[in-house]
Amino acid sequence: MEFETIVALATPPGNSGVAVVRISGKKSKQIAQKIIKERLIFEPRKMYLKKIHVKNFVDYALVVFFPSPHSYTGEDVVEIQAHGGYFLARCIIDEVVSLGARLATAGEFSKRAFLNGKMSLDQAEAIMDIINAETDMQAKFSTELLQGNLRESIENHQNELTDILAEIEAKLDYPEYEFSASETTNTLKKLKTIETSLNNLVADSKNGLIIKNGVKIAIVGAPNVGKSSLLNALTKSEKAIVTDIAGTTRDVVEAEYQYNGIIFRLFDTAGIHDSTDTVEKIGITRAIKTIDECDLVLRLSEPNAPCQVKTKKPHIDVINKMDLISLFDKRETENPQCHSEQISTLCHSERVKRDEESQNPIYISAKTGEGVDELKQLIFEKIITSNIDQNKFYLTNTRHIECVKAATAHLKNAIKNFNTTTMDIISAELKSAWTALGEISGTTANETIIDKIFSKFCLGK
Ligand SMILES: Nc1nc2c(ncn2[C@@H]2O[C@H](COP(=O)(O)OP(=O)(O)O)[C@@H](O)[C@H]2O)c(=O)[nH]1
Ligand SMILES: [Mg+2]
Repeated sequence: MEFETIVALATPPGNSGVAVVRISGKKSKQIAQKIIKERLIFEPRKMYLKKIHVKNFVDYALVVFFPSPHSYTGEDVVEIQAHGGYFLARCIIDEVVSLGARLATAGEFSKRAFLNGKMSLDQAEAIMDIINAETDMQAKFSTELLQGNLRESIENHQNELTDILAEIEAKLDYPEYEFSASETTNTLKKLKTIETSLNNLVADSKNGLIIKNGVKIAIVGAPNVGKSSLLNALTKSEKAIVTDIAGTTRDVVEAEYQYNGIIFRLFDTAGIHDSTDTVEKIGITRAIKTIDECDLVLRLSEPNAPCQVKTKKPHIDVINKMDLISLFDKRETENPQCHSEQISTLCHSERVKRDEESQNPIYISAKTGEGVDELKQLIFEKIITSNIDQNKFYLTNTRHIECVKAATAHLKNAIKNFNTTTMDIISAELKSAWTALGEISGTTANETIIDKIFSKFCLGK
């Protein structure tokens, strides 16, 4: 397949130490020769320090040539490493375009790499995940995806299906040879083993998605209970404005923290209560919407004033301002030793008042930080219900999960109807399962899927 020569900035736009301009396609070497004004025989993958001639000025840059097929895209590729700076990079790109290339679209280099057989679709997605990784766990699972762990196990299942399909097709060609009882048992056993393995992949993907996407948490409660203070305490920041004026937080404030390799995205919301203030009312509507979109809700309240916000979402009841109770205790008692005992008595009376579904609240002080680490652990345990095994492989990509689910559905049909329907219907189901699995690596993916995936990539990748 031959494509036009394309060019893009591979480094982020803006001022930097180095800017890398990447050119891919048949004309890339010839364009590079024109820019350095020399018919240089480029040795593969060797850096040359050369004068580059762009517009009406001359600068120095490093130029390297990767001949096809040993390049990222599989085509002839030239990379020009110039002085960082938006203007210079722009001028080089304009020059390359005037010499016969065109600007690349987002992800076009990677798309070419896929179309030229340099990488599979899941590997291309893994590269994007590595670029976007913010935690060591995200990076770990993305690099494993890139190394082909998923593809290997999926291809094994495809090969197993191919063997079973070959047996079925043979029987279809010779109708006089029917499946014997033992052959049926054997084939069904093989199909069920594949189904179980795929089901396990989907079940475990819950953790995979948490690792990749993080967890969204809404902090809700009445005005002034300390929602903004809690966001700041959990994220060790001053992101949200804290005052004793009710209605300070109007829009949703976002901040995040990492705990055990997982990203927790917090959404501090306007205090939910009956308000007549127009702006505050909009904030309250947004708070309610935020609850809908979150994975977990922290229902925050002060001691002896339970949170009135109801939710069916997974939630944790958090009682804030426990330092005030400590102060009260200290004033009231001669003996500070009684202090923790009295807190637990107060906490107990508080607990009895609360309704059934919101038992076991956690007691904290966003002001002193007391109980905040325990809250982080509690949030983690509420979300991660099964252990994350670092040695295991998790599906982290929704597209891959959907492909596995589709394959499992076809397998399930084949298994259910194996003894009651014709073999050509079973064969069609198994072929569909095979095709669904092939979409992960891209061997059976159609152009729309491929275009959709690469359009999410950044320019120059
Ligand atoms: N004593 C005490 N005061 C707190 C605590 N958390 C918040 N506050 C105070 O309560 C007031 C309201 O806090 P803020 O975080 O703005 O509440 P929000 O309206 O729920 O966001 C401020 O004066 C905070 O300093 C706490 O744990 N202890
Ligand atoms: Mg607030």
